[in-house]
Amino acid sequence: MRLYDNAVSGNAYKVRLLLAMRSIDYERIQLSVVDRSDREEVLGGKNPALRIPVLELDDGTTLAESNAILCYLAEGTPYMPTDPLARARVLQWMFFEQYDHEPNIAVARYLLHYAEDPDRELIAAKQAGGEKALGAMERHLSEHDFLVGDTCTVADIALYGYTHVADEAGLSLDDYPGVARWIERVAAQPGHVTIDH
Ligand SMILES: N[C@@H](CCC(=O)N[C@@H](CS)C(=O)NCC(=O)O)C(=O)O
Repeated sequence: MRLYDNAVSGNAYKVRLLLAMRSIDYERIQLSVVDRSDREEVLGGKNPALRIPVLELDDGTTLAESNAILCYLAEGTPYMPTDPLARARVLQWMFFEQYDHEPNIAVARYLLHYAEDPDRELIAAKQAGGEKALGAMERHLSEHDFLVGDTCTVADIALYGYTHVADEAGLSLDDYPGVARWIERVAAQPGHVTIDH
């Protein structure tokens, strides 16, 4: 397999994390998230949205969207339940991640660290949205070890991607002790690798 990747992208890291947890070997092709001038050339025909991550299978077929890639890689493993309601709850958290969480925390992190002359009002708005998303996670994780059921699923991997670097978005987890404990739990999973591995 080949992963079109970026070393600091939390979306790409989610995929690298599950590949590591599943001990799957793959080749990494690094693309910049700042200079996007080669996107059409490299990702044209692979992802219509021209974004990373993109997973290319050994037969050349490609799959984009971090959470879709996680679902594909998790099928038939303990990271994706078989029970229909549990599977739907995994998707519930993954849709939450893409609507409420990533567009706030990932964007605040990007603006703070990688954007030239970032819009301070936009950063503050994204941070406020990030606090709301962390609050939703805290409501659940103050009473549960994992997001769905009693074990780590791709819901946890998807949310871990940017939650564990929330400090880089200017967000403290001090007010979210259930989230902070859950981060340690996910980091203790077999095969876990850090974002900069
Ligand atoms: N919803 C997509 C988001 C992917 C995404 O935003 N990728 C960023 C890097 S984290 C990217 O390629 N940005 C460059 C661009 O949008 O041109 C996913 O979950 O995979």
